[in-house]
Amino acid sequence: MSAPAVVVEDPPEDYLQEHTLKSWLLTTDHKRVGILYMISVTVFFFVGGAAATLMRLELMTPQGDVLATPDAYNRLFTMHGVIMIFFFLVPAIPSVLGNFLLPLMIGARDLAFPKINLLSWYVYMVGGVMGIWIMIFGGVDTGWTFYTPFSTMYSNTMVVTAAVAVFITGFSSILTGLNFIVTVHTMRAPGMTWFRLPLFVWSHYATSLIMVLGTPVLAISVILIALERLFGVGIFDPAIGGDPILFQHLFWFYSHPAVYIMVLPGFAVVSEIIPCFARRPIFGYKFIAFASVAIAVFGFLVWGHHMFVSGQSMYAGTIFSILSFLVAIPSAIKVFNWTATLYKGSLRFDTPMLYALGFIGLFTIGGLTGLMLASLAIDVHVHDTYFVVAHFHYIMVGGTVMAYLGGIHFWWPKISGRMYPEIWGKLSALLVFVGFNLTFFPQFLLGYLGMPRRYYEYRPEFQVLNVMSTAGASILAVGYVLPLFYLLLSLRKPANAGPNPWGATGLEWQVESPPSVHNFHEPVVVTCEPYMYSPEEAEREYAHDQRVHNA
Ligand code: HEM
Ligand SMILES: [Cu+2]
Repeated sequence: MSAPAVVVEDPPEDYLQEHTLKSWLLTTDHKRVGILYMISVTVFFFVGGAAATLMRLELMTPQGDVLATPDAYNRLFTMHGVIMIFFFLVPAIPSVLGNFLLPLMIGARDLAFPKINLLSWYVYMVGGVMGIWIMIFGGVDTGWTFYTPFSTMYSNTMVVTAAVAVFITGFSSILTGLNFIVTVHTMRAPGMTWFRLPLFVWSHYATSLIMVLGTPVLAISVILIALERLFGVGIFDPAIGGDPILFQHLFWFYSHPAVYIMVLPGFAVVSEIIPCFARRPIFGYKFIAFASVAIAVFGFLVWGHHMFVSGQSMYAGTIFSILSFLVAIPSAIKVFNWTATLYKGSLRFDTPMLYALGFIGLFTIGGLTGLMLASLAIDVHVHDTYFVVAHFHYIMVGGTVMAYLGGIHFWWPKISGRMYPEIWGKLSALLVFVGFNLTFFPQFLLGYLGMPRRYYEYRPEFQVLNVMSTAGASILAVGYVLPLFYLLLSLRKPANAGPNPWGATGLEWQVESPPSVHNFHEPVVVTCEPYMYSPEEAEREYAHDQRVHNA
């Protein structure tokens, strides 16, 4: 078949057009760096997922029989946790979607420091490759929290290498945060005032504050672990004048805010999807914007709720408990505002919307059980049980991963220029939602009944719930693998998405898909508020949408 001999008048070059490996590895285009991250975090997600699969297989029966030793299980959950947190959750939304979208959304040509952006990907890859290296050559068995004295005095696994890997990866996070903050301050198009910023940008701004202020504390904590192990410097070991609880303070001073590094970007995505598929301006724009910043600030005050049973004073425990309740307020504000946006909206249930609605439901369950854990007395009962495991998976997987997938589907037409098959998208969203609940809801019950976390065997009466959980994980796995296939397959078609397949507001939808190398052809001037959706246009847009999907 010969190609039709029609030559379009010199189309502007899109950012995907150059194909050499060098053009990718040396790129300073924020969109390409976003793609580099997308490929990397996907690989890490599936590596971490493989570890989860093995763990769930082990936990299908009460006695340890799948893995050779309990040690192997310890290494498995540690690598699962380390990879999922540091190499997937923390970078996923900011580095993939944030990198791609932030400049487009504020009408800029790129981030403020394009080369530093590329550098942060390389730094991340160095840490990530070390992580894989550790997995192959022996592993770590401390859990992702690296608690002393086990990590410093007893563990004989590759703790130092892991500490260095996490330290290095931290720099990537700091560089990204710095880049975003400077970009939002200096690169906004004329007319793009602070209160015209999309909420996606506000959330990423708040995330970046935590990245810049919190990550150094984590970096210092893990380096101290390495120093203590190597040279016995006596920071954490009481025998030489140290304090093991100090490590928990340092660690959670980062790692509690870090849960907001993971979930604020999720809020960012949901705040874009909800108004678009409800065809309504977002309710309470300023509240949502300020709630992001409030979460970033208050998130630094509640680390002690991870330490209720560490021996801190009753007063400290009480204060951390109360503060933890306060930090729930801004999160609740967001949920209420999204719900209010949905109320009386003309809802369209396309794939991104299904993911966003799933996010709201699962995040709410995660948040409410978080309040239970923040209640000192309940936490003493369920501490280190599967209740906690269920809670954090609801937040991190039900929240962040759902939002990430929703965002990938929402902006895939922009990123790739292609529509994906909607029916497969819906199926994957459904499988993820059902599989997720079947996997993790039984764990609330297990934890309440007293099954401890991080054990590779358990008492026989816990088996039924564990089998449910493993069955759910199989469904969940299918839901996660599906998008990989249909999204990649969609790349074989010619670009068919058009600039704005969802009829969305926002500057990123005004450029072609995929965008040209320089994003905008003329200087951008912003003249209106974000989210100017009107219900009347809903019908029209919906008809248009159907045409795109049936094409
Ligand atoms: C895909 C389905 C998943 C399954 C079946 C699963 C399963 C598990 C299991 C069995 C544990 C061990 C719990 C314990 O004994 O404490 C665990 C721990 C953990 N999971 Fe997952 N997980 C999944 C996905 C994820 C994802 C996507 C993330 C983050 C993005 C994540 C983050 C963690 C963390 C941080 C831990 C704690 C590890 C530690 O204690 O050191 N998991 N998971
Ligand atoms: Cu916390």
